[in-house]
Amino acid sequence: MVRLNKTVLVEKIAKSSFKECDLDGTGHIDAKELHVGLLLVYDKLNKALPVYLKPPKHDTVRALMKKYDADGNGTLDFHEFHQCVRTMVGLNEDAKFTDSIPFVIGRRMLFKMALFPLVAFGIKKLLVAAGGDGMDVIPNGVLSFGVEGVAKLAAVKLRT
Ligand SMILES: [Ca+2]
Repeated sequence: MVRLNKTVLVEKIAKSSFKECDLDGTGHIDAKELHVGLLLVYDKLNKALPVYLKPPKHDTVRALMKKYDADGNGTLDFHEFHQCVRTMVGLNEDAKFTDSIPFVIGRRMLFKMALFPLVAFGIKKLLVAAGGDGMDVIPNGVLSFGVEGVAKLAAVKLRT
């Protein structure tokens, strides 16, 4: 198996995404095309990740567009798009890492890892305090898993 260098891999992804975004095949993508492309990326990420990433709104996309449109012609060519993707995956040395998707994912994961065990611990303490003996044989991990399941159900209900 050929081990791909991260930079090369990102360039490959950027190339295929650019083709996917460039709906009319002009070699340049406009704000609407960029938005569609980003929604596709977020959809893929949300299917693959245990956390939900909120897809960007059109205003955010327009701001991104403005930032990476180096020659100011209102569209992104491949080079400009590639810089944008490199920032989003945290590979652009000229950009802040806090702008990247891995940072957002990391933050969400940390939040989740910190929050659910805490909630589970709280529930367990409450149950034990309420005289629910036997509850303390349930490992915190199992309880945390349960709390997460309930939270997911609640999220589904809220969305429908
Ligand atoms: Ca441009």
